[in-house]
Amino acid sequence: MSIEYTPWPEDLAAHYRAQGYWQDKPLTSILYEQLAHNGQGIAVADANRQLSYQQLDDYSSNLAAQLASQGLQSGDTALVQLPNCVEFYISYFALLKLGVAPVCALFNHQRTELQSYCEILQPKLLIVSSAQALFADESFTHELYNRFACISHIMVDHSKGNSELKQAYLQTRTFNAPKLNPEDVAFFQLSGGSTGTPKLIPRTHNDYLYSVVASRDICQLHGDTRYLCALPAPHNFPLSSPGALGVFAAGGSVILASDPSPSHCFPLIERFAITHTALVPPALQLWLQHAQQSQHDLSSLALIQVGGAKLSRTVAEQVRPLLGAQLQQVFGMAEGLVNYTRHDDDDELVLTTQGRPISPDDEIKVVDEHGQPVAPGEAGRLLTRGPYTFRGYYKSPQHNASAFDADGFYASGDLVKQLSSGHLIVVGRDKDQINRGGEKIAAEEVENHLLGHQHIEQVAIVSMPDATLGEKSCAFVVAAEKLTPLQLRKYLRQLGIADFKVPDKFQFVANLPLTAVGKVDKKALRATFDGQA
Ligand code: AMP
Ligand code: DBH
Repeated sequence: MSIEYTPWPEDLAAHYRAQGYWQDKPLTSILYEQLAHNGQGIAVADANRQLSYQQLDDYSSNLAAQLASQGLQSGDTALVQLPNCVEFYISYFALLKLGVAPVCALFNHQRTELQSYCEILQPKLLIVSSAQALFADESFTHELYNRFACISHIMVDHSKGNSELKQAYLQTRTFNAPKLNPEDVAFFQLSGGSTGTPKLIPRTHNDYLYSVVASRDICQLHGDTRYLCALPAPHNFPLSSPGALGVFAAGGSVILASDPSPSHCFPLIERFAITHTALVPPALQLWLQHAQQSQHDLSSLALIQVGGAKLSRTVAEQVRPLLGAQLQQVFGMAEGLVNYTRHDDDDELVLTTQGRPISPDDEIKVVDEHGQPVAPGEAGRLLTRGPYTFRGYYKSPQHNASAFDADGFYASGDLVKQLSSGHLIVVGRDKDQINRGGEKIAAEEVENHLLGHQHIEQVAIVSMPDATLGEKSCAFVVAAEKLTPLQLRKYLRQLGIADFKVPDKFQFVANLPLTAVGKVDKKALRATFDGQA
Protein backbone atom coordinates (compact mmCIF):
# COMPACT_ATOMS: atom_id res chain seq x y z
CA MET A 1 0.00 0.00 0.00
CA SER A 2 1.30 3.46 -0.85
CA ILE A 3 1.23 6.48 1.41
CA GLU A 4 -1.05 9.22 0.13
CA TYR A 5 0.33 12.53 -1.12
CA THR A 6 -0.60 15.21 -3.63
CA PRO A 7 1.03 14.20 -6.92
CA TRP A 8 2.46 16.52 -9.56
CA PRO A 9 0.20 16.98 -12.61
CA GLU A 10 0.94 14.40 -15.31
CA ASP A 11 2.28 16.84 -17.89
CA LEU A 12 4.81 18.27 -15.46
CA ALA A 13 5.79 14.82 -14.19
CA ALA A 14 6.42 13.76 -17.79
CA HIS A 15 8.52 16.87 -18.33
CA TYR A 16 10.61 16.26 -15.17
CA ARG A 17 11.30 12.72 -16.39
CA ALA A 18 12.11 13.84 -19.93
CA GLN A 19 14.60 16.36 -18.55
CA GLY A 20 16.26 13.60 -16.53
CA TYR A 21 15.46 15.12 -13.14
CA TRP A 22 13.37 12.17 -12.07
CA GLN A 23 15.39 9.06 -12.62
CA ASP A 24 12.88 6.54 -11.30
CA LYS A 25 15.39 5.24 -8.82
CA PRO A 26 14.83 4.87 -5.07
CA LEU A 27 16.66 7.16 -2.66
CA THR A 28 18.52 4.10 -1.38
CA SER A 29 20.39 3.99 -4.72
CA ILE A 30 22.65 6.66 -3.15
CA LEU A 31 24.04 3.92 -0.93
CA TYR A 32 23.96 1.01 -3.36
CA GLU A 33 25.89 2.93 -5.99
CA GLN A 34 28.91 3.28 -3.67
CA LEU A 35 29.21 -0.42 -2.87
CA ALA A 36 30.88 -1.69 -6.03
CA HIS A 37 33.88 0.63 -6.01
CA ASN A 38 33.84 2.37 -2.62
CA GLY A 39 32.56 -0.22 -0.14
CA GLN A 40 35.54 0.28 2.15
CA GLY A 41 35.41 4.09 1.99
CA ILE A 42 34.32 5.83 5.21
CA ALA A 43 30.69 6.87 4.88
CA VAL A 44 30.11 8.28 8.35
CA ALA A 45 32.10 8.84 11.52
CA ASP A 46 31.68 10.51 14.87
CA ALA A 47 34.28 11.20 17.56
CA ASN A 48 34.40 7.51 18.51
CA ARG A 49 33.24 5.36 15.62
CA GLN A 50 33.32 5.08 11.88
CA LEU A 51 31.31 3.08 9.35
CA SER A 52 32.34 2.15 5.84
CA TYR A 53 29.78 2.25 3.04
CA GLN A 54 29.65 -1.54 3.21
CA GLN A 55 28.91 -1.42 6.94
CA LEU A 56 26.27 1.26 6.53
CA ASP A 57 24.62 -0.91 3.90
CA ASP A 58 24.94 -4.15 5.92
CA TYR A 59 23.76 -2.59 9.17
CA SER A 60 20.76 -0.91 7.59
CA SER A 61 19.81 -4.18 5.88
CA ASN A 62 20.17 -6.12 9.15
CA LEU A 63 17.91 -3.63 10.89
CA ALA A 64 15.43 -3.66 8.01
CA ALA A 65 15.29 -7.48 8.16
CA GLN A 66 14.68 -7.40 11.89
CA LEU A 67 11.90 -4.82 11.52
CA ALA A 68 10.34 -6.85 8.70
CA SER A 69 10.30 -9.89 11.00
CA GLN A 70 8.42 -7.74 13.53
CA GLY A 71 5.74 -7.03 10.96
CA LEU A 72 6.81 -3.70 9.51
CA GLN A 73 6.15 -3.40 5.82
CA SER A 74 6.02 -1.10 2.87
CA GLY A 75 3.46 1.67 3.34
CA ASP A 76 3.92 1.83 7.12
CA THR A 77 5.24 4.92 8.86
CA ALA A 78 7.69 5.50 11.71
CA LEU A 79 8.86 8.27 14.01
CA VAL A 80 12.61 8.60 14.55
CA GLN A 81 14.22 10.87 17.13
CA LEU A 82 17.97 10.45 17.45
CA PRO A 83 20.86 12.83 18.17
CA ASN A 84 23.65 13.26 15.61
CA CYS A 85 25.00 9.70 15.61
CA VAL A 86 25.74 6.98 13.06
CA GLU A 87 22.51 5.22 14.11
CA PHE A 88 20.55 8.06 12.54
CA TYR A 89 21.69 7.09 9.02
CA ILE A 90 21.49 3.34 9.73
CA SER A 91 17.85 3.80 10.81
CA TYR A 92 17.03 6.18 7.97
CA PHE A 93 18.32 3.81 5.28
CA ALA A 94 16.81 0.74 6.99
CA LEU A 95 13.36 2.31 6.90
CA LEU A 96 13.77 3.53 3.32
CA LYS A 97 14.86 0.06 2.23
CA LEU A 98 11.73 -1.42 3.78
CA GLY A 99 9.45 1.18 2.21
CA VAL A 100 8.54 2.46 5.69
CA ALA A 101 8.32 6.27 5.61
CA PRO A 102 9.75 7.92 8.71
CA VAL A 103 9.41 11.42 10.03
CA CYS A 104 12.66 12.37 11.74
CA ALA A 105 12.00 14.70 14.65
CA LEU A 106 14.63 17.14 15.83
CA PHE A 107 16.42 16.04 18.96
CA ASN A 108 15.19 19.09 20.90
CA HIS A 109 11.56 18.31 20.17
CA GLN A 110 9.63 17.45 23.31
CA ARG A 111 6.50 15.58 24.32
CA THR A 112 4.03 17.87 22.55
CA GLU A 113 5.82 17.83 19.21
CA LEU A 114 6.33 14.05 19.26
CA GLN A 115 2.68 13.49 20.15
CA SER A 116 1.55 15.72 17.29
CA TYR A 117 3.68 13.76 14.83
CA CYS A 118 2.18 10.50 16.15
CA GLU A 119 -1.28 12.01 15.84
CA ILE A 120 -0.78 12.97 12.20
CA LEU A 121 1.25 9.98 11.03
CA GLN A 122 -0.10 7.13 13.18
CA PRO A 123 3.32 5.41 13.14
CA LYS A 124 3.77 1.70 13.80
CA LEU A 125 7.34 2.12 15.02
CA LEU A 126 9.37 4.61 17.05
CA ILE A 127 13.17 4.66 17.11
CA VAL A 128 14.31 6.98 19.91
CA SER A 129 17.24 7.62 22.22
CA SER A 130 17.60 7.49 25.99
CA ALA A 131 19.93 10.49 25.65
CA GLN A 132 16.69 12.47 25.30
CA ALA A 133 15.34 12.96 28.82
CA LEU A 134 11.84 11.96 27.66
CA PHE A 135 13.09 8.42 27.07
CA ALA A 136 15.49 8.17 30.01
CA ASP A 137 12.88 6.02 31.75
CA GLU A 138 9.85 4.16 30.47
CA SER A 139 7.04 6.44 31.55
CA PHE A 140 6.69 8.35 28.27
CA THR A 141 7.02 5.17 26.23
CA HIS A 142 4.13 3.68 28.22
CA GLU A 143 2.10 6.82 27.73
CA LEU A 144 2.66 6.64 23.96
CA TYR A 145 1.69 2.96 23.78
CA ASN A 146 -1.48 3.72 25.73
CA ARG A 147 -2.45 6.73 23.72
CA PHE A 148 -1.60 5.50 20.20
CA ALA A 149 -2.96 2.07 19.36
CA CYS A 150 -1.06 2.22 16.04
CA ILE A 151 2.33 1.90 17.79
CA SER A 152 3.48 -1.70 17.88
CA HIS A 153 7.09 -1.14 18.81
CA ILE A 154 9.33 1.49 20.41
CA MET A 155 13.05 0.86 20.04
CA VAL A 156 15.20 2.83 22.47
CA ASP A 157 18.86 3.35 21.67
CA HIS A 158 21.48 4.19 24.29
CA SER A 159 24.42 6.35 23.28
CA LYS A 160 26.70 4.20 25.45
CA GLY A 161 26.68 0.43 25.69
CA ASN A 162 24.37 -2.05 24.10
CA SER A 163 20.79 -1.48 23.04
CA GLU A 164 18.04 -3.25 21.18
CA LEU A 165 18.78 -1.05 18.16
CA LYS A 166 22.48 -1.93 18.15
CA GLN A 167 21.72 -5.63 18.57
CA ALA A 168 19.30 -5.45 15.69
CA TYR A 169 21.70 -3.88 13.23
CA LEU A 170 24.80 -5.80 14.31
CA GLN A 171 23.24 -9.21 13.91
CA THR A 172 23.69 -10.50 10.36
CA ARG A 173 20.35 -11.32 8.75
CA THR A 174 19.13 -11.96 5.26
CA PHE A 175 17.08 -9.07 4.02
CA ASN A 176 14.64 -9.61 1.20
CA ALA A 177 14.38 -6.07 -0.07
CA PRO A 178 10.92 -5.17 -1.37
CA LYS A 179 10.74 -3.38 -4.70
CA LEU A 180 10.35 0.33 -4.06
CA ASN A 181 8.29 2.58 -6.27
CA PRO A 182 10.28 5.81 -6.82
CA GLU A 183 7.00 7.72 -7.13
CA ASP A 184 6.13 6.82 -3.54
CA VAL A 185 6.71 8.89 -0.42
CA ALA A 186 10.21 8.04 0.87
CA PHE A 187 9.93 10.00 4.12
CA PHE A 188 8.38 13.07 5.69
CA GLN A 189 10.21 16.33 6.20
CA LEU A 190 9.20 18.73 8.97
CA SER A 191 7.87 22.15 8.13
CA GLY A 192 8.99 25.15 10.16
CA GLY A 193 5.30 25.93 10.12
CA SER A 194 3.16 29.02 10.50
CA THR A 195 -0.06 27.45 11.74
CA GLY A 196 -1.41 26.06 15.00
CA THR A 197 -0.46 22.46 14.30
CA PRO A 198 2.80 21.08 12.88
CA LYS A 199 2.72 20.09 9.23
CA LEU A 200 4.45 17.16 7.56
CA ILE A 201 5.89 17.31 4.06
CA PRO A 202 5.79 14.12 1.99
CA ARG A 203 9.00 13.78 -0.05
CA THR A 204 9.11 11.18 -2.81
CA HIS A 205 12.16 9.15 -3.85
CA ASN A 206 12.21 10.84 -7.26
CA ASP A 207 11.97 14.41 -6.07
CA TYR A 208 14.36 14.15 -3.14
CA LEU A 209 16.98 12.15 -5.05
CA TYR A 210 17.00 14.85 -7.71
CA SER A 211 17.52 17.64 -5.16
CA VAL A 212 20.37 15.69 -3.54
CA VAL A 213 22.21 14.74 -6.73
CA ALA A 214 21.84 18.19 -8.29
CA SER A 215 23.03 19.79 -5.02
CA ARG A 216 26.04 17.47 -4.93
CA ASP A 217 26.99 18.65 -8.42
CA ILE A 218 26.40 22.35 -7.75
CA CYS A 219 28.53 22.15 -4.60
CA GLN A 220 31.17 20.07 -6.44
CA LEU A 221 31.38 17.34 -3.82
CA HIS A 222 33.67 14.40 -4.58
CA GLY A 223 35.13 11.26 -3.04
CA ASP A 224 37.58 13.25 -0.91
CA THR A 225 34.90 15.53 0.56
CA ARG A 226 34.86 15.39 4.35
CA TYR A 227 31.67 17.10 5.49
CA LEU A 228 31.11 18.16 9.06
CA CYS A 229 27.45 17.73 10.02
CA ALA A 230 27.05 20.05 13.00
CA LEU A 231 23.40 21.06 12.52
CA PRO A 232 20.67 18.60 13.55
CA ALA A 233 21.02 15.67 11.12
CA PRO A 234 17.32 15.39 10.10
CA HIS A 235 17.09 19.05 9.08
CA ASN A 236 16.70 19.49 5.33
CA PHE A 237 19.85 21.61 5.04
CA PRO A 238 22.40 19.13 6.50
CA LEU A 239 20.46 16.17 5.08
CA SER A 240 20.07 17.22 1.46
CA SER A 241 21.55 20.59 0.56
CA PRO A 242 23.79 18.73 -0.35
CA GLY A 243 24.15 17.51 3.23
CA ALA A 244 24.94 13.99 4.30
CA LEU A 245 22.97 12.43 1.44
CA GLY A 246 24.85 14.55 -1.10
CA VAL A 247 28.14 13.47 0.48
CA PHE A 248 27.09 9.80 0.29
CA ALA A 249 26.10 10.31 -3.34
CA ALA A 250 29.64 11.61 -3.97
CA GLY A 251 31.35 8.82 -2.02
CA GLY A 252 32.77 11.24 0.57
CA SER A 253 32.67 11.07 4.37
CA VAL A 254 30.24 12.63 6.84
CA ILE A 255 31.69 13.50 10.25
CA LEU A 256 29.11 14.10 12.94
CA ALA A 257 29.35 16.81 15.57
CA SER A 258 26.89 16.89 18.43
CA ASP A 259 26.53 20.69 18.19
CA PRO A 260 27.95 23.53 16.08
CA SER A 261 30.01 25.24 18.83
CA PRO A 262 33.62 26.09 17.90
CA SER A 263 34.94 24.26 20.97
CA HIS A 264 33.37 21.09 19.70
CA CYS A 265 33.84 21.56 15.95
CA PHE A 266 37.33 23.04 15.62
CA PRO A 267 39.12 19.92 17.01
CA LEU A 268 37.03 17.77 14.64
CA ILE A 269 37.97 19.99 11.68
CA GLU A 270 41.64 19.50 12.45
CA ARG A 271 41.40 15.78 13.22
CA PHE A 272 39.37 14.86 10.14
CA ALA A 273 40.70 17.55 7.80
CA ILE A 274 37.13 18.73 7.18
CA THR A 275 36.58 20.33 3.76
CA HIS A 276 32.87 21.30 3.84
CA THR A 277 30.28 22.24 6.40
CA ALA A 278 26.87 23.89 6.80
CA LEU A 279 26.03 26.48 9.44
CA VAL A 280 23.24 28.83 10.46
CA PRO A 281 24.28 32.50 10.84
CA PRO A 282 24.56 32.54 14.69
CA ALA A 283 26.90 29.52 14.61
CA LEU A 284 28.97 31.15 11.89
CA GLN A 285 29.32 34.25 14.07
CA LEU A 286 30.69 32.12 16.91
CA TRP A 287 33.16 30.45 14.54
CA LEU A 288 34.33 33.88 13.34
CA GLN A 289 34.79 35.11 16.90
CA HIS A 290 36.84 32.08 17.90
CA ALA A 291 38.83 31.43 14.71
CA GLN A 292 41.64 33.88 15.39
CA GLN A 293 42.63 32.73 18.84
CA SER A 294 42.03 29.05 18.01
CA GLN A 295 45.00 26.68 18.29
CA HIS A 296 43.38 24.33 15.82
CA ASP A 297 44.36 24.00 12.18
CA LEU A 298 41.31 24.97 10.12
CA SER A 299 43.16 25.22 6.81
CA SER A 300 41.44 22.17 5.29
CA LEU A 301 38.13 24.08 5.12
CA ALA A 302 37.25 24.78 1.50
CA LEU A 303 33.55 25.69 1.61
CA ILE A 304 31.30 26.98 4.37
CA GLN A 305 27.62 26.98 3.56
CA VAL A 306 25.39 29.36 5.47
CA GLY A 307 21.60 29.27 5.45
CA GLY A 308 18.42 28.85 7.43
CA ALA A 309 18.20 32.55 8.24
CA LYS A 310 19.37 35.78 6.69
CA LEU A 311 23.11 36.38 6.73
CA SER A 312 24.26 39.98 6.99
CA ARG A 313 26.80 41.30 4.53
CA THR A 314 29.18 42.37 7.30
CA VAL A 315 29.30 38.85 8.68
CA ALA A 316 29.52 37.32 5.20
CA GLU A 317 32.57 39.46 4.42
CA GLN A 318 34.55 37.96 7.30
CA VAL A 319 34.31 34.34 6.18
CA ARG A 320 37.24 34.23 3.79
CA PRO A 321 39.65 36.41 5.81
CA LEU A 322 38.97 34.69 9.15
CA LEU A 323 38.19 31.11 8.16
CA GLY A 324 40.11 30.86 4.90
CA ALA A 325 37.18 29.22 3.12
CA GLN A 326 34.79 30.09 0.33
CA LEU A 327 31.31 31.17 1.47
CA GLN A 328 28.16 29.76 -0.09
CA GLN A 329 24.77 31.19 0.81
CA VAL A 330 21.91 28.69 0.86
CA PHE A 331 18.25 29.61 0.99
CA GLY A 332 16.11 26.52 1.20
CA MET A 333 13.00 25.06 2.67
CA ALA A 334 11.94 21.58 3.71
CA GLU A 335 9.01 21.99 1.29
CA GLY A 336 11.39 21.91 -1.66
CA LEU A 337 13.03 24.89 -3.39
CA VAL A 338 16.71 25.34 -2.58
CA ASN A 339 18.92 28.19 -3.82
CA TYR A 340 22.71 28.34 -3.82
CA THR A 341 25.26 30.95 -4.69
CA ARG A 342 27.58 29.32 -7.21
CA HIS A 343 31.36 28.80 -7.27
CA ASP A 344 31.73 31.15 -10.21
CA ASP A 345 29.47 33.90 -8.86
CA ASP A 346 31.28 37.17 -8.27
CA ASP A 347 31.89 38.32 -4.68
CA GLU A 348 29.01 40.76 -4.75
CA LEU A 349 26.47 38.01 -5.51
CA VAL A 350 27.94 35.69 -2.87
CA LEU A 351 27.96 38.40 -0.20
CA THR A 352 24.55 39.92 -0.86
CA THR A 353 22.23 37.28 -2.31
CA GLN A 354 20.82 34.01 -1.06
CA GLY A 355 21.62 32.25 -4.32
CA ARG A 356 19.62 31.02 -7.27
CA PRO A 357 17.50 27.87 -7.66
CA ILE A 358 18.96 24.41 -8.21
CA SER A 359 16.93 23.58 -11.30
CA PRO A 360 16.28 25.30 -14.63
CA ASP A 361 12.71 24.08 -14.04
CA ASP A 362 12.28 25.68 -10.63
CA GLU A 363 9.62 28.24 -11.49
CA ILE A 364 9.63 31.43 -9.44
CA LYS A 365 6.88 34.03 -9.22
CA VAL A 366 7.31 37.20 -7.17
CA VAL A 367 3.86 38.70 -6.60
CA ASP A 368 2.05 41.47 -4.74
CA GLU A 369 -0.75 40.96 -2.21
CA HIS A 370 -3.24 40.43 -5.04
CA GLY A 371 -1.16 37.68 -6.61
CA GLN A 372 0.00 39.93 -9.48
CA PRO A 373 3.66 39.79 -10.56
CA VAL A 374 5.68 42.77 -9.31
CA ALA A 375 8.07 44.64 -11.60
CA PRO A 376 11.43 42.84 -12.08
CA GLY A 377 13.76 43.50 -9.15
CA GLU A 378 10.92 44.66 -6.86
CA ALA A 379 10.14 42.94 -3.57
CA GLY A 380 7.17 40.60 -3.39
CA ARG A 381 5.90 37.28 -2.16
CA LEU A 382 7.76 34.20 -3.31
CA LEU A 383 5.74 31.50 -5.06
CA THR A 384 7.39 28.44 -6.52
CA ARG A 385 6.82 25.08 -8.14
CA GLY A 386 9.24 22.60 -9.62
CA PRO A 387 10.62 19.07 -9.81
CA TYR A 388 11.35 18.78 -6.08
CA THR A 389 8.87 21.21 -4.53
CA PHE A 390 5.97 19.39 -2.87
CA ARG A 391 2.33 19.78 -3.88
CA GLY A 392 0.61 19.48 -0.51
CA TYR A 393 1.14 18.96 3.20
CA TYR A 394 0.20 15.51 4.47
CA LYS A 395 -3.52 15.28 5.30
CA SER A 396 -4.02 19.06 5.42
CA PRO A 397 -6.61 19.86 2.72
CA GLN A 398 -7.70 23.07 4.40
CA HIS A 399 -4.25 24.54 4.79
CA ASN A 400 -3.24 23.34 1.32
CA ALA A 401 -6.11 25.32 -0.17
CA SER A 402 -4.41 28.55 0.89
CA ALA A 403 -0.74 27.47 0.74
CA PHE A 404 -0.83 26.98 -3.07
CA ASP A 405 -2.10 29.16 -5.90
CA ALA A 406 -4.34 27.92 -8.71
CA ASP A 407 -1.29 26.85 -10.75
CA GLY A 408 0.11 24.71 -7.94
CA PHE A 409 2.75 27.23 -6.90
CA TYR A 410 3.66 26.99 -3.20
CA ALA A 411 3.59 30.28 -1.27
CA SER A 412 6.68 30.07 0.92
CA GLY A 413 5.77 33.11 3.01
CA ASP A 414 9.08 34.78 2.16
CA LEU A 415 9.39 38.27 0.71
CA VAL A 416 12.11 38.34 -1.92
CA LYS A 417 13.61 40.31 -4.76
CA GLN A 418 14.86 38.49 -7.83
CA LEU A 419 17.81 39.81 -9.83
CA SER A 420 18.04 39.36 -13.59
CA SER A 421 20.65 36.65 -12.94
CA GLY A 422 17.95 34.67 -11.13
CA HIS A 423 19.50 35.24 -7.71
CA LEU A 424 17.08 35.85 -4.85
CA ILE A 425 17.48 38.27 -1.99
CA VAL A 426 15.32 37.52 1.03
CA VAL A 427 14.01 40.85 2.33
CA GLY A 428 11.38 39.74 4.82
CA ARG A 429 8.51 37.43 5.54
CA ASP A 430 4.73 37.52 5.41
CA LYS A 431 4.14 34.31 7.35
CA ASP A 432 3.31 34.17 11.04
CA GLN A 433 6.67 32.72 11.99
CA ILE A 434 9.71 33.72 14.01
CA ASN A 435 13.10 32.67 12.65
CA ARG A 436 15.22 32.33 15.78
CA GLY A 437 18.68 31.88 14.29
CA GLY A 438 17.41 29.29 11.83
CA GLU A 439 15.03 27.59 14.26
CA LYS A 440 11.50 28.31 13.08
CA ILE A 441 8.67 29.03 15.51
CA ALA A 442 5.05 29.02 14.32
CA ALA A 443 3.60 31.87 16.39
CA GLU A 444 0.09 30.40 16.38
CA GLU A 445 1.29 27.08 17.77
CA VAL A 446 2.81 28.70 20.87
CA GLU A 447 -0.09 31.18 21.17
CA ASN A 448 -2.51 28.23 21.31
CA HIS A 449 -0.51 26.67 24.12
CA LEU A 450 -0.58 29.92 26.09
CA LEU A 451 -4.31 30.40 25.46
CA GLY A 452 -4.76 27.10 27.28
CA HIS A 453 -3.61 28.84 30.48
CA GLN A 454 -6.59 29.64 32.69
CA HIS A 455 -5.58 33.25 33.32
CA ILE A 456 -4.60 34.25 29.79
CA GLU A 457 -7.25 36.04 27.74
CA GLN A 458 -5.34 37.05 24.64
CA VAL A 459 -1.83 36.58 23.35
CA ALA A 460 0.22 37.50 20.30
CA ILE A 461 3.76 36.35 19.63
CA VAL A 462 6.02 38.37 17.36
CA SER A 463 9.69 38.58 16.52
CA MET A 464 12.01 41.12 18.10
CA PRO A 465 15.43 41.92 16.69
CA ASP A 466 18.43 40.24 18.31
CA ALA A 467 22.09 40.90 17.59
CA THR A 468 23.13 37.24 17.82
CA LEU A 469 20.13 35.22 16.70
CA GLY A 470 18.71 37.74 14.23
CA GLU A 471 15.33 37.37 15.88
CA LYS A 472 13.99 36.32 19.25
CA SER A 473 10.34 35.90 20.24
CA CYS A 474 8.20 38.14 22.41
CA ALA A 475 4.75 37.20 23.72
CA PHE A 476 2.34 40.09 24.34
CA VAL A 477 -0.11 38.81 26.94
CA VAL A 478 -3.47 40.09 28.17
CA ALA A 479 -4.06 38.33 31.48
CA ALA A 480 -7.00 38.24 33.86
CA GLU A 481 -4.71 37.84 36.86
CA LYS A 482 -1.20 38.92 37.63
CA LEU A 483 1.26 36.48 36.05
CA THR A 484 5.05 36.43 35.84
CA PRO A 485 7.28 35.41 32.92
CA LEU A 486 8.71 32.68 35.15
CA GLN A 487 5.25 31.16 35.72
CA LEU A 488 4.53 31.14 32.00
CA ARG A 489 7.90 29.63 31.09
CA LYS A 490 7.30 26.88 33.62
CA TYR A 491 3.81 26.36 32.27
CA LEU A 492 5.07 25.91 28.71
CA ARG A 493 7.92 23.62 29.78
CA GLN A 494 5.47 21.46 31.70
CA LEU A 495 3.34 21.11 28.58
CA GLY A 496 6.52 19.81 26.97
CA ILE A 497 7.38 22.01 24.01
CA ALA A 498 10.82 22.47 22.47
CA ASP A 499 12.84 24.98 24.45
CA PHE A 500 13.50 27.29 21.51
CA LYS A 501 9.74 27.89 21.20
CA VAL A 502 9.39 29.28 24.74
CA PRO A 503 9.14 33.07 24.27
CA ASP A 504 12.33 34.95 25.13
CA LYS A 505 10.28 37.78 26.51
CA PHE A 506 6.79 38.25 27.96
CA GLN A 507 5.19 41.65 27.87
CA PHE A 508 1.94 42.09 29.84
CA VAL A 509 -0.46 44.55 28.25
CA ALA A 510 -4.03 45.76 28.86
CA ASN A 511 -5.09 45.02 25.29
CA LEU A 512 -3.68 44.15 21.88
CA PRO A 513 -3.70 46.66 18.99
CA LEU A 514 -6.11 45.71 16.20
CA THR A 515 -6.06 46.35 12.46
CA ALA A 516 -8.96 47.95 10.61
CA VAL A 517 -10.50 44.52 10.04
CA GLY A 518 -10.19 43.64 13.70
CA LYS A 519 -7.22 41.26 13.56
CA VAL A 520 -4.32 41.58 15.99
CA ASP A 521 -1.94 44.13 14.51
CA LYS A 522 1.37 42.25 14.74
CA LYS A 523 3.09 44.88 12.66
CA ALA A 524 2.34 47.45 15.36
CA LEU A 525 3.61 45.08 18.05
CA ARG A 526 6.84 44.48 16.13
CA ALA A 527 7.21 48.23 15.65
CA THR A 528 7.56 48.63 19.42
CA PHE A 529 11.05 47.13 19.00
CA ASP A 530 12.11 49.48 16.19
CA GLY A 531 15.61 50.74 16.73
CA GLN A 532 16.53 47.96 19.15
CA ALA A 533 19.06 45.06 18.85
P1 AMP B 1 11.60 25.47 7.04
O1 AMP B 1 10.14 25.73 6.80
O2 AMP B 1 11.93 25.11 8.44
O3 AMP B 1 12.15 24.50 6.09
O4 AMP B 1 12.33 26.85 6.82
C1 AMP B 1 12.40 27.44 5.57
C2 AMP B 1 12.43 28.92 5.72
O5 AMP B 1 13.66 29.33 6.32
C3 AMP B 1 12.38 29.68 4.43
O6 AMP B 1 11.08 29.77 3.91
C4 AMP B 1 12.94 31.02 4.87
O7 AMP B 1 11.94 31.76 5.55
C5 AMP B 1 14.00 30.64 5.89
N1 AMP B 1 15.34 30.60 5.29
C6 AMP B 1 16.04 29.51 4.92
N2 AMP B 1 17.25 29.86 4.43
C7 AMP B 1 17.33 31.21 4.47
C8 AMP B 1 18.31 32.17 4.09
N3 AMP B 1 19.50 31.81 3.57
N4 AMP B 1 18.02 33.48 4.28
C9 AMP B 1 16.84 33.86 4.80
N5 AMP B 1 15.87 32.99 5.17
C10 AMP B 1 16.10 31.69 5.02
O1 DBH C 1 15.96 26.72 6.59
C1 DBH C 1 15.77 25.73 5.88
O2 DBH C 1 14.77 25.02 5.98
C2 DBH C 1 16.83 25.37 4.88
C3 DBH C 1 17.97 26.13 4.76
C4 DBH C 1 18.94 25.78 3.83
C5 DBH C 1 16.65 24.25 4.07
O3 DBH C 1 15.53 23.48 4.17
C6 DBH C 1 17.63 23.90 3.13
C7 DBH C 1 18.78 24.68 3.02
O4 DBH C 1 17.43 22.80 2.36
